[in-house]
Amino acid sequence: MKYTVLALLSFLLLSACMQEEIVEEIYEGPETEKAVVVIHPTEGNEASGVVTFTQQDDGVRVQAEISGLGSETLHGFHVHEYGDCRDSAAMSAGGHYNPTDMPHAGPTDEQRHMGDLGNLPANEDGVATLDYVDTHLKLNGKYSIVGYAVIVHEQRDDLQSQPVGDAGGRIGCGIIGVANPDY
Ligand SMILES: [Cu+2]
Repeated sequence: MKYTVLALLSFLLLSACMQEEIVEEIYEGPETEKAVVVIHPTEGNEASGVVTFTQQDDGVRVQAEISGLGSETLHGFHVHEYGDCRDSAAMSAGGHYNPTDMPHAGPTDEQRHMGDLGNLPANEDGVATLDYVDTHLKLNGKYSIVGYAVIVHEQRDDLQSQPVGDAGGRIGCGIIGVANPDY
């Protein structure tokens, strides 16, 4: 009898734990470890390439390789507030992603737009590679960047002019999605 009660108790406890896990799974969904963006050129431009965002212990690693840029120039590079590249000039992506209502700044500044990723440094062939760890970006939770857009600008972001760093037109646009871990 004693053992039956014990067995029953542990069964109840176990199923309560499992239920909690199931509820968490339903309401919070799986954690995003890696996100990917395929940048397509806007009308009349050539910027294209891939950006990945990978969760690490020390932040989110941003890796980009973008071609079709100007020769030996900097190009403003941001997450924008709508995951919407429909407009031929990518104006549908709206302004910078700034859910915490901060001023525009550079990626290493304490106070900045969540979407302030700085500049892409293009080499003489118009190809830029970028690889750094960003301590502001989130791939999960209410400030997650997944579902928004990455914009590549025509000009350099001066990292201080409000509200967008005077970076000019939009030459590339892509949507941040959950990455396939097999790629
Ligand atoms: Cu921008």
